[in-house]
Amino acid sequence: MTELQTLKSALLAEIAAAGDEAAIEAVRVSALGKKGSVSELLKTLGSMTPEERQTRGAEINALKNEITEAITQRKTVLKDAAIDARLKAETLDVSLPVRSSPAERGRIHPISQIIDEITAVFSDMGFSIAEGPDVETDYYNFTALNFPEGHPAREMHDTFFFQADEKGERKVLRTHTSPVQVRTMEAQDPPIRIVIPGKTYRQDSDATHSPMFHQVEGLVIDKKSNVANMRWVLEEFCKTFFEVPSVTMRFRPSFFPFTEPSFEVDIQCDRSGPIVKFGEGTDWMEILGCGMVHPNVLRSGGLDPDEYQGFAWGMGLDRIAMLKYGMPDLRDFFNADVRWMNHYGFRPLDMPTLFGGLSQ
Ligand code: 2U9
Repeated sequence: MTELQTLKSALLAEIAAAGDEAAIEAVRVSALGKKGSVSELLKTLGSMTPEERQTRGAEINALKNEITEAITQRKTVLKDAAIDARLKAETLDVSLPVRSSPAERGRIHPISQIIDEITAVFSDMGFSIAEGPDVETDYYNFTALNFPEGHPAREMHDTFFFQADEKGERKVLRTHTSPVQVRTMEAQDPPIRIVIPGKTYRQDSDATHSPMFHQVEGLVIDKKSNVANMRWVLEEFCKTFFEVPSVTMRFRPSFFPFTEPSFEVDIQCDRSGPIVKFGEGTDWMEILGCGMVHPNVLRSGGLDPDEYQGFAWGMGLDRIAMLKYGMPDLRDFFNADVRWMNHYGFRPLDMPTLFGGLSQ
């Protein structure tokens, strides 16, 4: 066997053995690439005599053509095989039901939903949303809000206190979202119109109380906002939130250190059936507390009470969510039970809006 025949059989064997497109490309480079075995032979053509070129030259060219053809054919076979394998692996059974995506399976927690509903109503009235830290100083949680040092109201809130630090300062888990209003008054000039949704903490636990619960509070500060404006804002809120054309509200005198005068507010409802109905009936249900901001609290926020005035309100969300969506036990809210979430949770894309409806 001549040297050329030996090379040809070796290359044809390598071509036949190449199992995929990468392997056949490697054979092509080793034979026909710049420094490939066949290319090296072709380079010798230039130094041949015309006779040699006619015999050996022709043989080398024939070898190059045969190897090129064999590689092209093998490449086509391997490419077809790769496409077949891919088609088999990626078979799609269009008769199978569509699998729901995580975005469709997920549920919005009723507390998140109620926060979205309430903030949608107040945003529409021109309020901004404000937030602040859950771990607060005693000053922002109590002192700035007109709770005197040693006042029993500090204990009434069943506060979670942290260990005192080296300066003797005792941080607290905020017992209400009211510190955020003080921080906003310090940071921003009136007019102020904010709503503050958030987690709050008090040592209390039973079917209707949880040590971590949720509030939405609101604050309006300008030069002339009064009790009548407050009534209007709260009535408009209740109509939209409870999705009824009219509500009757009852403002009872009350006491909070941070407001004067202060009121507890009931809404007329019908509690005779399994679900509470709002806007009708002969029963009353307490839904929020409110009042005109106390002059001492305005001073804490850096405002002159002779120049500025305003009103504030606060409501506990967990109880209102229980009533609005008909949930019997508050503790279920925080049990992370997927079955409960599937039942009471809201679809992620059903965002509450005033034009689309709040709780759809
Ligand atoms: C500032 C000034 C005034 C916030 C207010 C209430 C009345 C109120 C309770 C309702 C149910 C809390 O969750 S609850 O127990 N809140 O009745 N909150 S006025 O007044 C403020 C807040 C901040 C600077």
